[in-house]
Amino acid sequence: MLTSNKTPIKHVLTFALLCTLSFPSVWAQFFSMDYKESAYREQHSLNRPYADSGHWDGFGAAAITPEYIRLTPDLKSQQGGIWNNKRVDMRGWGVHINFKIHGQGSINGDGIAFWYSKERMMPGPVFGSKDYFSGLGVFIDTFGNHVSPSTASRSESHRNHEHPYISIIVNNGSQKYDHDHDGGHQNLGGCSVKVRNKNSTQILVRYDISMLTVLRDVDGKGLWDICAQVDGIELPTGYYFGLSAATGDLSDNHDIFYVQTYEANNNEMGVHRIHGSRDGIIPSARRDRSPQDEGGAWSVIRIILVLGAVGVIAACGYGLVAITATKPKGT
Ligand SMILES: *[C@@H]1O[C@H](CO)[C@@H](O)[C@H](O)[C@H]1NC(C)=O
Ligand SMILES: *[C@@H]1O[C@H](CO)[C@@H](O)[C@H](O)[C@H]1NC(C)=O
Ligand SMILES: [Ca+2]
Repeated sequence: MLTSNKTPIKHVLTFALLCTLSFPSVWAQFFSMDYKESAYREQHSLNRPYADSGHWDGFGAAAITPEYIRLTPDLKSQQGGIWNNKRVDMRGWGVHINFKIHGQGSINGDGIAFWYSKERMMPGPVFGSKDYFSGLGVFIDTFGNHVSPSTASRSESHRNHEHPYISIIVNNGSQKYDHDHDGGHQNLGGCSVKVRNKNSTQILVRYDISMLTVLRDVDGKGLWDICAQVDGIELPTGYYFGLSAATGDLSDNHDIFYVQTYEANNNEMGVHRIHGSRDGIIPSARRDRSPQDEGGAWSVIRIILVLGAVGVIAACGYGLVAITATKPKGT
């Protein structure tokens, strides 16, 4: 307890430390920055000046400007993308993508896809890339097809998401993307993200042998939270990272500012290494559980963190007041 004969400075420091720990940026670092700088992989990253990066190739409408790479302009029926041309030999990785989706009007489409897939540079109908893909797709889907009148009658069984919506899909090359239902039952998880017309937005896609986590920082201010986490996803090494986007009757500018890739720095790695190569694994997702949407356990944890933080701030404020009030008399 606080007494006037203890040195106030000690308490001030303690409270300052507790206060610091309660700030969201600390949690943001916990979620997003647990990669060492040494784990940065330049050959899978994309930074300005883009023209100097030989590790990426563009297709379709994709255009380089000094400030960003525009996958599609805000015009109808465009498709564009960029693909990393270096095979990914990491078993675990984190890809941090900073982007901006913006345009005229209030109904827009279709969105941006992040890919970790076998084939690269193949234009097609899934956010600008080929259907029947092999690998992982994380779709930032800005238009809700399943709520449009043409498909409304078929969508009763499908829970409505608020769009823009991030969805996670794994395909072994055999499945057609369920475009009319925005992935429908193929979605392994996801969350709503109000990404349009922000200065920038970021997501972090992390794969750590079986566990896929998508984090979001919708306002690009370093405040991250978990969008979705899905266990039981098997992906091989040897695939490629890519980004693509498409517009249809509705459009948007789909701009990428940078992509920063880190090798996951987990202790499990050594254990898995002795089981040999992950080359040649067929992409799969365990389907023995219902899709995990935004909310659930993580929301509970977040609420606890927020309540904890509020408590600490209150205690901190009270403590400082108490310390000030109990300063030794006569000073
Ligand atoms: C590919 O996925 C489908 C649907 O999940 C599954 O039925 C099929 O067995 C898988 N094929 C292989 C070769 O794993
Ligand atoms: C975008 O950034 C500018 C200046 O950096 C700021 O004034 C503006 O409020 C920001 N807009 C949004 C939507 O965050
Ligand atoms: Ca859609």
